[in-house]
Parts: sequence; structure tokens; C-alpha cells
Amino acid sequence: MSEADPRPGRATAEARTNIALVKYWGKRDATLNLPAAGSLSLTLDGLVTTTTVERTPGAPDQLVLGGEPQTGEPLLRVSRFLDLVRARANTSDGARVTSENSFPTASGLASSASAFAALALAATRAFGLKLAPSELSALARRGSGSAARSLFGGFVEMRPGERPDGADAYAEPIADERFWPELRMVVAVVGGGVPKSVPSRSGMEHTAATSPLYAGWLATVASDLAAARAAISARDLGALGEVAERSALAMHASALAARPAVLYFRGATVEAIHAVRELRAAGVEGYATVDAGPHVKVLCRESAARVIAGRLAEIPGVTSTFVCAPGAGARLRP
Ligand code: 2P0
Repeated sequence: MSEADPRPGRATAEARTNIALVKYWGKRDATLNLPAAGSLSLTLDGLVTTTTVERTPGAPDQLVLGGEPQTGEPLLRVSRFLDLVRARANTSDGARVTSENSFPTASGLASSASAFAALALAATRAFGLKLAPSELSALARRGSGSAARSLFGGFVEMRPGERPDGADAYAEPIADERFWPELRMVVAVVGGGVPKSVPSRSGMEHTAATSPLYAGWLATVASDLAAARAAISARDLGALGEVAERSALAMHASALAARPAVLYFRGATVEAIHAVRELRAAGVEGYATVDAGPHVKVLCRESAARVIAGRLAEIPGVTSTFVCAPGAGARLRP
């Protein structure tokens, strides 16, 4: 996070999305949004949310997303988040929040991670607060669990914490975006026009409440985190990729066993995972991960990214592909 000092009462921040290599799936406290276990992610370049927060004393909160004024649930969620900032800043001022994504919302990649990370940074500054990185991350977590990670660049680990108040549940950087510069994430967007999937928040709650495999999923996290940390420090793509692929598939296995099942895969999702494994067997090294939607993301080196993206683009149902490098953490903009 940079130290630029914006005009008082107004601040603009940008944040990038992140993809978890060891997934977050389930909470220990829904009110404070405390995760049941840790997670570990890579922040991506290219998928950027830019958010401006302007204090509007005496006026209600307003939210404009991509030029469109918002009402209902999106505005309420932002307003509830701003309440946390107002309580800390000891004010009742409203705010006008204007947010833009650098990527098309219709791509299905719009992310609460970059959104709440940018909002946390811009809102605290607009309201005159200067929080330590861990405090800012814990605050962003209240908006969205994955947002706690997007405050930092490169590899980031989320600590689930133990305290009931969540003060120790925040993310910390492990290695920044320059640590492993040849690393890439190929993103294969599956299905323009596919019906909207179950939001991750309700998908994880339902899985934790009903899946007989949920305990088994949780039992994988601690050892996967340790293996991922070791693989990162050794810059060992094979070891890190294996962890990423198995963590994603174990998360989805727990969701598939929920009653009724939470099924995020489309046909093209499965075909893309097969293609990644076949390419790998043929010497083109990549490892697949899938979040709460149908898209497939492939961890690989820059030297393999074009071949992997080209192969995935051939799969019917894959509507676009692009390649992301490791990205920087959230920062204020002048
Ligand atoms: C992750 N996901 O680790 C996992 C894997 C989706 C699948 O974090 O309820 O939107 O706002 O804390 O952050 C998405 O969950 O959930 C997510 P909330 P969030 O990236």
C-alpha cells in the first residue's frame, strides 16, 4: 500500500483480484465473516477495481458501479461496510462510492475480492483513518473473506485466527509480485449466457451445513497450506500446482456432496481440466483451479501460457482466454 495522501474527505484506491491456491470454503462465524480455515492466494495483474469514496455529510450513501447507480442488495452491502468505517471514524456522514472494473462484468469474473479491498482502502482514507495493513485486511474481510487477501500483492496467506472478535483473522503477504516473475495464470472463461451460479457465500454455508464431506475438506487445509508455503519458497511449480489442483478439487468434492449438491462445473469446465492434465502429461506444465463458478484458471510458467491458452480456447463453451502475471497489492491513487 502506497503512502499517497489524498484530499481529505475523498480518496481513490485500486485493488486487483486474487485466485486462491489453497481455497477458503466455510466460516467459523458468519456475522464477523471469520473463515473456518486459512487460505493462500496469488494476486493477479490485469483484473483491477478502482473505487472512489467521497464523504457526503447529511446525504445517504450512494453507489455507482461501472457508471450505473445501484440500489437494493449491492448498495446495502456497501452501506453496511461503510457503517464499520463510520463507527471507527466516529461519524455519521454518508458517502458516494464510485467503482469501475477494468474487466467486463459480464465475463463472470467480477470479484468481491478486488471490490472490498479497494473500498476498504479508499473508505478508511476518505474518513480520515490510517490503519495498519493487518487492521485494514481484517476490515476488508468483513466485506468479503477473499478481499482480505487482495490488499497485498503476489502470494498472500489468510490467517483464520482464534479470537472470537476476529482481530487476528487477517491476511499477510508471503512473497510479493516480483518474487516469481515467470509465473502466470491462464484464465479460461466458460459460458457467456450460462445461468448465474450459486454465490460463494451461500454455497459455502450450505456445504458446511449439509455436506458429509465438509469435515474431510477442512482436514486438508493445514497440510495444503504448509505444502504451498514450502513450494513457494522453493519456486517449485510442480509442488505448488499439485497443491492448487487438489485443494480446488477437494473443495468442489465437498460442495458436490452437499444436500442438494452445489455444482459449479459446466461441461467445458471438466473438458478444460482434462485438457490441462493431458497437456501436462505431454510436457506442457500447468495446474487447474476452479472457484465458485464455471471458469478454469491454470497456474503455469510464462513459457507455457500461450500453448495452454490456445488449447483451452478450442474447447466448445470456453468463450475467452487471457493470461495474468502476478499482481501488486492495493494502493491509493492521487
Ligand atoms: C477462495 N472463494 O478462496 C474461495 C474459493 C470462492 C471459492 O473466497 O462470504 O466471496 O464474502 O467471505 O470471499 C469467494 O468467497 O466469500 C472465495 P465471503 P468470498 O477464493
